[in-house]
Amino acid sequence: MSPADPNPDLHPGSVARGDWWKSAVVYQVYPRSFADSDGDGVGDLGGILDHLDYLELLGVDVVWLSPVYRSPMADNGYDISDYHDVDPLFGTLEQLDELIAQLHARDMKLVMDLVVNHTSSAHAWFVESRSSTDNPKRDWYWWRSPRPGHEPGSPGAEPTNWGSAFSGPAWTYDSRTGEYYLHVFTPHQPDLNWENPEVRHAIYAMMREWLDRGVDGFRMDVINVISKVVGPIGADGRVTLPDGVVGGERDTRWPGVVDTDVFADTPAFVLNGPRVHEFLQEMHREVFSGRPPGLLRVGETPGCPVEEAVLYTDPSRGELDMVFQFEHVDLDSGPKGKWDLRPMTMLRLKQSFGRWQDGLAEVGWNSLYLGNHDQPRCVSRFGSDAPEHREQSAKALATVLHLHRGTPYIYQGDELGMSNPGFTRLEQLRDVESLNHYATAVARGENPADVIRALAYKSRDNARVPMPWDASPGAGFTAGTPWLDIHPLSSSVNAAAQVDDPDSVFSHYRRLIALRHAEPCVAHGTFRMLLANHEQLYGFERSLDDTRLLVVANLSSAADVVPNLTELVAWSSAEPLIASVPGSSPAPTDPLAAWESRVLRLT
Ligand code: TEU
Repeated sequence: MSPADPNPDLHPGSVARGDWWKSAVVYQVYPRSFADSDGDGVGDLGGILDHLDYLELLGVDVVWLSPVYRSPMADNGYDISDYHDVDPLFGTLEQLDELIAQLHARDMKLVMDLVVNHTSSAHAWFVESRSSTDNPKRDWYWWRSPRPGHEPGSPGAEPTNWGSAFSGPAWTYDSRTGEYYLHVFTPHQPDLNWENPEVRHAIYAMMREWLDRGVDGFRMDVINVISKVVGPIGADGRVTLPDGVVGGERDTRWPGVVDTDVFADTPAFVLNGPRVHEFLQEMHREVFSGRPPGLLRVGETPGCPVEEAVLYTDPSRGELDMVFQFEHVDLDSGPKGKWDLRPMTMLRLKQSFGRWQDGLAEVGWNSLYLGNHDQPRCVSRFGSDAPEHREQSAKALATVLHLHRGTPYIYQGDELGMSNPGFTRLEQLRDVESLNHYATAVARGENPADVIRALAYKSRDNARVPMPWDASPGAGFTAGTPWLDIHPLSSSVNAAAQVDDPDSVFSHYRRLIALRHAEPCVAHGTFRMLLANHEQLYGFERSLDDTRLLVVANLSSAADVVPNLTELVAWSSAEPLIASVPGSSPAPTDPLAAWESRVLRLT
């Protein structure tokens, strides 16, 4: 490797080894909110093509593109009606080919979103499946008879008492054939029946087509939901699905909403199910093996404990490269779930991340994220969006995240330090999860103002507000009317204001990404937590051969926090690599200002 080599792990050698992604940084584009090139108020592929210089300047290696397939958009594209085409709202297949080519020309990769736990109810497979009980595709989805003794279609007649992740029952009655179909998400997202080998092989064929088209891997939506707990074959010749206990404890691993007063705890029946590893190994054989190594497979796995993540990501098992676990994004949820708000504490975040670092230290790999299109903005949640702290806390969070062992994911706008926009009215929201929750909670008698407050903190729309490119009224996002209001801070917090400013959040992200590329210890070093019980400071050490890195961050708004000397004294001669306070050259044991972070190297 030459000293000028920007990313040694992206060399042909490591691509051949297949684990180039250990030193890569992934950037998530949520196309609807990224950039609108045709003035209809919705982001599109043309908008992404217009901003590739920006991504190249940032230095990211991979773009993960949230779904652009044909879709009725009941869940903004996570309800796919045609896996083989681009929705006209986003552009054309030719533009997607152009995006693949342009990214490759810039040494970047494209990872597509793969949503195969469910399709849209408008997908041709489901249209066929629902047409009659003896249609050849009937068994491609989960159709079941109403509960005996109940009026079909009435509450309580559902085949099982499972709740959906987006409010209401997980079953919808279809009067045409007198049966219910299962949907863990909205009724517009019927679950595919992975028990049926025809379903699995149709999906694998579709995946092979995308790889043949040139994409570099997949982010697999709720991939640990594909295998359901099934009982013995019932009188109708189909496997039975069991009832759960109503009124029990919520399974805290499930980040979605399940009203356990009315429904059984669904996650127990759908998360990390009995055949999920078998299915993923089959997918590996059918789709990935026999191709050049290095295609990225990242699974989205809500409710995945670290022991299970080891199984998913152990390279010798041939399943996934890494998973998105949800433990840290559930730390501010109470016993009643996502909308039952609890304060997020730094200590619990540190304990959670620390456990995952230890759990995947020997086998497997972490994906590192603080936000995505389903989560509120990380600055507002784990940092501080008070005007005096927003930028510094954005930098501190990024420093801590990017220096962990694992592959960091940047959600669009986090590199600008975007905060939650401060929703105050239901009319400002569009997301199906938020709207359903409001309707159900208010109908249940909750105070509407309290429901709005919870939505303002946790609604998925917080992250879906358009990307601010400049200070113009449409934020450079659109020349038309944006589908979701422009962020109130867009006139000051925007890309144009930050790309050339060496002290900006954007420039800080650039330095972190460049460090990962240049310093093998960031990707490959071991991890050791320091200051484990400190309530303000997050500190850890990375170590590879003769290189040791020290990361210390004050993840609090308290000023002048002094690190514990005994743990850090060995670091007194360390060289500062990245400091979040402009122009500073801190020693490891200097007091840290509010949200100050530093990275030092000892060689
Ligand atoms: O998310 C899965 C998932 O667990 C989310 O539903 C999450 O629980 C919720 O946003 C938090 O309340 C994936 C996609 O990322 C999400 O956008 C989709 O809505 C969902 O699957 C269904 O496809």
